[in-house]
Amino acid sequence: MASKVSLTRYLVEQQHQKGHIQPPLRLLLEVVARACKRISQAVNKGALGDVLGGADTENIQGETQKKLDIIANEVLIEANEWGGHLAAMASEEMDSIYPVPNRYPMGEFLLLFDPLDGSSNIDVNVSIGTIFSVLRRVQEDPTQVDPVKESEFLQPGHQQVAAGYCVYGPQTTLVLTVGDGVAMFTLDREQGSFVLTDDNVQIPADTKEFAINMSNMRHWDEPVKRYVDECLQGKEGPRGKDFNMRWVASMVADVHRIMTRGGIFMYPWDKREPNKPGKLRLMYEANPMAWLVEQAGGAATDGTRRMLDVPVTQLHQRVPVFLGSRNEVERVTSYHTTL
Ligand code: P6P
Repeated sequence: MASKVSLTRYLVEQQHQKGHIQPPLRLLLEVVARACKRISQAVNKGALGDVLGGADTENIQGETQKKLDIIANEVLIEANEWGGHLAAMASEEMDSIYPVPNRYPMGEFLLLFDPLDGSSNIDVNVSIGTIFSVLRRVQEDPTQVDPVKESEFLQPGHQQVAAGYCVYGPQTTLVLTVGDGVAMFTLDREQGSFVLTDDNVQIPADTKEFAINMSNMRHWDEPVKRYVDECLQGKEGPRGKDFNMRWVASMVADVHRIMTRGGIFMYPWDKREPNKPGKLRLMYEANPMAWLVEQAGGAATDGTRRMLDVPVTQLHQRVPVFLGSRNEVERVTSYHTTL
């Protein structure tokens, strides 16, 4: 039986063998992983802990917060603010950035997260998760420890130095990239540590499975209607094969399925709120997921552009999302760009 490789050992080996990450980033990722373990424990309490239900507050997105949204956010802030790896954090659950308090040492990284994605599923025991992205500070004069500005966060996705998610489902699984492929770690609850369970995640280029919220069909733009309609026509239609559909309404769960067996995930613009480019957020949902998918051989676009190249203008910017099996993403994207 091959010896279990812990997350720590994997990251140390990545550091020594590949030089892909240096100690400050490695230590940051270990802190984030420990925070995800604590969130997993809170999520697993369910009705036995005072963690379910609404918190009677709203976030900047105008969404009613769940108790676990706030708990998860607090866990990530408290775990990461004192270690000296970060200059600041940003969260779906916080209106503005959170600079590391002056009483703690300041580091070079910026951490962004959706602390608990899929909140609508919390009270019905369906998989949810944490999504995170790591950027490096952008400073005119790196020798100056000047206060972090929100503008430093507004970097395109190809600037990420690490990205990952932790899915709280039948297993608690951490999925991570530092730019050298994608690795998966499953939480060994007896040991209390994440153990490497896949060190080379690959998304099949083709699929027969699409994920989209079909109830919005009448609101979609023509290219999306065409793509989904062709899938629904099955063998008799232009695709010449039958398709299956999945929609968990937890991006982390849908993306994890795609990382594991392929598929395409779509959350397009629709005319319910025409002034919004999409529902999902670029900085702490679409960009980390897009990098993970690309690193696993898939593709991710906003319908017309590579997701990781989408210009960033706002911290809580929304974007249409098409990601997963490369050939399917390229097909639906081509429908947007074909006149
Ligand atoms: P809908 C969860 O609230 C989320 O942000 C994503 O995790 C998920 O993919 C999407 O929204 C679900 O949206 O409109 O189907 O409820």
